[in-house]
Amino acid sequence: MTATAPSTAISTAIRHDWTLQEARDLFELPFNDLLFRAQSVHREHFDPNEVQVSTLLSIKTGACPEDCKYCPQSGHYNTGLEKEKLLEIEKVVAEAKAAKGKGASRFCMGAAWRSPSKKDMPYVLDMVKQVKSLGLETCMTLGMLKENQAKELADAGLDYYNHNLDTSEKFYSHIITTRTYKDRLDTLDNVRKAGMKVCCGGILGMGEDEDDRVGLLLQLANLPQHPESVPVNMLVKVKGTPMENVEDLDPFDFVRIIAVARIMMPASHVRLSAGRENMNEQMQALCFMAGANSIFYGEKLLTTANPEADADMELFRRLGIRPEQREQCASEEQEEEAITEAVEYEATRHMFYDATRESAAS
Ligand code: SAM
Ligand code: DTB
Ligand code: SF4
Repeated sequence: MTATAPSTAISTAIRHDWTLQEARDLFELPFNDLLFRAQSVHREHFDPNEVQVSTLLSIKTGACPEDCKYCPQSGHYNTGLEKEKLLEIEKVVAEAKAAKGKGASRFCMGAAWRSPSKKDMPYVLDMVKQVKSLGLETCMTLGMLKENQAKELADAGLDYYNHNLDTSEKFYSHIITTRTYKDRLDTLDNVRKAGMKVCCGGILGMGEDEDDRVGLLLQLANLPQHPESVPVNMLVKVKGTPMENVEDLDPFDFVRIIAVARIMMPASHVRLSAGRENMNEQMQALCFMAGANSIFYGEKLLTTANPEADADMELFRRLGIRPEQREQCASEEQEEEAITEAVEYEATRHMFYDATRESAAS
């Protein structure tokens, strides 16, 4: 029997005029055809064996005035979360140093705010400057931004701003009532105008239908410029939120969305984001095959668990994946090399004889 090639020619061009029908058609492709196309597009734009690693830190936790139904930090639900004020700068810098030492190239700081207040801005700007001076890329997610706030963050050197659309415009009002889809698009616009890179994605598994999933990707892919980073989160069901008992998502549908995101936004980093604690290694490998090339790295997301750093490095080793190095100036190269060595050592140390353990055991 002769093999059949996927029906449509594989285009790797960057487009901003996707139609709902085209997105649906991609999602409906047989799984192997879809993954083949996504992997082909991926290879045109990226090294297929590199994955970017970012570490998250919650710099202000809980008591958020917004009512996002998925979120453990919303003040509207009782999730038993311990609230925390804005973290001291020294603590943030220490966490950033530790993340860098473990091999992260980007440090993402998140705050449970509707938007940053005037009083908090100077602290946040200082955090950006100090974390950046460690040689890390910086990312923040602080809620809605006005034009002048975006400009202040950009001037402080913030590389990325994360602000998610979360779902389709149609499904949005089922999830959040305290701010609109338009508010979110306005913030993304302000971030772009200020010259920062955009990190924008959404959450799957909130009870949305297939059209909501492709609808979210359509919104992202038809923005005037694609987000440089597209986090695809699988809902982490947290007890006390209205979504604690939502039906599980079919894992293959999650992989399909990663693949469709890769095809529609060929040059963006697609992040296999929250929810990896509930994915086995095989599913994560399928997501990498489908074009995911970024992860959150470190045992905590903002408030919920993420796989252990060692386990991720071990998975990378088994799959032959290397952590992507950030763009850097020559003076930082040596330091970066030392980190790569440390990461490699961490991933392989079980293979070596540990004299201290032997003597402790005897
Ligand atoms: N308060 C800011 C905001 O909403 O823009 C920043 C922090 S907020 C926690 C950042 C993102 O985390 C949300 O937009 C949402 O996409 C994601 N998120 C929050 N809770 C989640 C959950 N339980 N599962 C998956 N993703 C979640
Ligand atoms: C994103 O899209 N996912 C991250 C990050 N951006 C800020 C947050 C995931 C949060 C998961 C729930 C928690 O740990 O609180
Ligand atoms: Fe607040 Fe952000 Fe959570 Fe919404 S997602 S409740 S805005 S912390």
